[in-house]
Order: sequence, then structure tokens, then C-alpha cells
Amino acid sequence: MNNILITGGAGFIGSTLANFYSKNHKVTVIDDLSMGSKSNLDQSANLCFIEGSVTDSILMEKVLTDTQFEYIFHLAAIASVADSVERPLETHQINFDSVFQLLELVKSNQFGLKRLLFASSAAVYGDEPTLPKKEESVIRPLTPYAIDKFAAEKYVVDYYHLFDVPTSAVRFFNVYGPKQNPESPYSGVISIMMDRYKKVLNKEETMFTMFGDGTQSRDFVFIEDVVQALDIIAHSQDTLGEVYNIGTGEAIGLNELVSIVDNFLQVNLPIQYEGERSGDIKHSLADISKVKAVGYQPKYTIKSGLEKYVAYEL
Ligand code: UD2
Repeated sequence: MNNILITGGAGFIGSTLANFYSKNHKVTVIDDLSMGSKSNLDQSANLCFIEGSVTDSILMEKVLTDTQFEYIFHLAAIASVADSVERPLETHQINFDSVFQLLELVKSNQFGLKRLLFASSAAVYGDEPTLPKKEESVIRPLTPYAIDKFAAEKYVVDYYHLFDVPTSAVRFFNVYGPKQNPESPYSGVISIMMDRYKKVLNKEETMFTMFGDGTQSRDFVFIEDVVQALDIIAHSQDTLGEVYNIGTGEAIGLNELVSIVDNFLQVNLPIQYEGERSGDIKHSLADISKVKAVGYQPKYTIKSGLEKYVAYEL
């Protein structure tokens, strides 16, 4: 049984990971509940929840000295690109300073640490159009979110090479699945769609807003595959000091996505087309050969992932 710390562990990805590990390990979750919710977490004697911010250095030092963690997953972040443009300074404190501070704390305190895994984003690739994205593709971060993710990711990797802190970083593509919050206009598009389908099934009036013509495409990866990838990367020795794309290696357009779910549910999602969202990229796709080489194999196609998600939500 290991001690595992998950920052941002009440959010979508963090809570799914916390619930997965708390079946067999002692999990500590720290979350300021700005986006996440305690209700995402299973009731388990193995799960300890701390409400607080990763920017609180006194709290973080206490958490790290009270328990010797074998694994730390640093997922806490302002997760919305648009939010980061509205609040660049606050984003920097949460998305960059907290990582740097954690690295310093771990460097001096965590002798039993086996891995610190940092969640970065496909946003670091920006709008450079060459696809699929390899880890060594051109990096063109365009927003405070992307700049901070890239800088933090670099420090994380560097702390392994400079100070032997056992670290890895991942770049998430478009993650979807149960517990993703659809409340903000910048929530993952599939969670927003699912919310609108729920309303259609409940015979409530609703409309899905499609920004652009729906031909834009993304590499949507189901949350269970993300958990699989994180677990493999955290436990492999080959992944030390490395960065990995996490996606499926397949992209799908939004119109096609809607027709798959329409077909499952035998309904028509009402769609209102609007202009493209400013700053949107047209297509995104991960090359996942690097993470596949350490044993990851996505289990879900977009169809089977959506089917499971629909069965869970609706
Ligand atoms: C994803 C990440 C973001 C960043 C970025 C990097 C999510 C939720 N966001 O943004 O954090 O890493 O990738 O490139 O994973 N759309 C609609 N209607 C809606 C909502 C969205 O048409 O109600 C469109 C949107 O304009 C875009 C596509 O759906 O073309 C995907 O949007 P998204 O916000 O789910 O994800 P993305 O790729 O913009």
C-alpha cells in the first residue's frame, strides 16, 4: 500500500484517479474546490480530503512533512484557457508557482518519493498546424495557460536531470468522461453536449451551440484510458524525466460526434451554429507512439467511450 498525493483531486481527472487508487492505496487529496467537488470522491477509509490551495506554501509543507508520499500527481490548476487570459497573474501563481514550490519542497523532503507526475497540456503546441503532434514537435504556447504549462513542465523534467527528483510530465489532449463539469462555456465540449442531450431526453428546451461549422476535430481520450496512462507512466523507470502525449492517436470532427450520440439515443440534438470561437485551433491530434512504447494502449475508441459515458450519464 502506497501513500499517494493528488492535488486537484476533487476535479474531473483528479477525482477519477483518486477513486481508482483509493481501492488499494492511501490517497490524500488536496483541492480548493474552485472547480471540483467533494461529491466526486468515493466514501473510503483510504481517502483523506484536505480543502486548501496548492499555492499555500505552509499547508503544502505540512502535507508533505506529515506523510512520506511515494507518488504525487500534481493536477491542480486553472484548467480553462479563457480563464487564464482573464486572470493571467492568478493563473501563473496556481499553474506555475505551485509547481516550482512543490519541486523545491520535494527536493528537500521526500526521500521515499518514487514519482512526481505533472499534468501539462496539448495547449503547449499552440496553433502550429502540423499533425499529429509528437512530443518533440514545435512548441508554440499562445496563452498564459499554455505558457505556464510549458514552463512548469520544463522545470519538472529538469529537476530530474539536475537534482534526481523522480519526475515525469504528461500533455493531455481532450479528455472526456463522467464527472467532467459542464457548467462553464469553456468546459470540455463533450460534457456540454451530454448536458444538452440530458435536457433533450427530459423534454426540456435546449440548444447546443456549435462554434464554427462543426468540421473542427480533436483527439478525444476517455478518462479511463487517461488513468491507465498515468498509472503506467508513474510506475515505469523508462519514463523518468520524460514528457508524454496522452490521447488516442485518432481524431474526430464535432459533427460526426453529434451523429454518433444522436444515433445511440435516437434523438436529434438541436444545434445552433455560431462563428468560430476566437483562438480556437481547427484540428488537434496526438502521436502516442512514445507512451505506447512504455505499455499504454487505449482501450476505448471514441464510439465505445461515448457509449460508456452515455450509459453512465443518461
Ligand atoms: C482543449 C482544452 C484546453 C487546452 C486546449 C489545447 C478541454 C476542455 N480544453 O481545448 O484546456 O488544453 O485543448 O489546445 O479539454 N465547442 C463548441 N461548443 C461548445 C464548446 C466547445 O462548438 O459549447 C467547440 C470549440 O469551439 C472547439 C471544440 O468544441 O472547437 C473543442 O472545445 P473544448 O473547449 O472542448 O476543447 P479545446 O480543444 O478548445
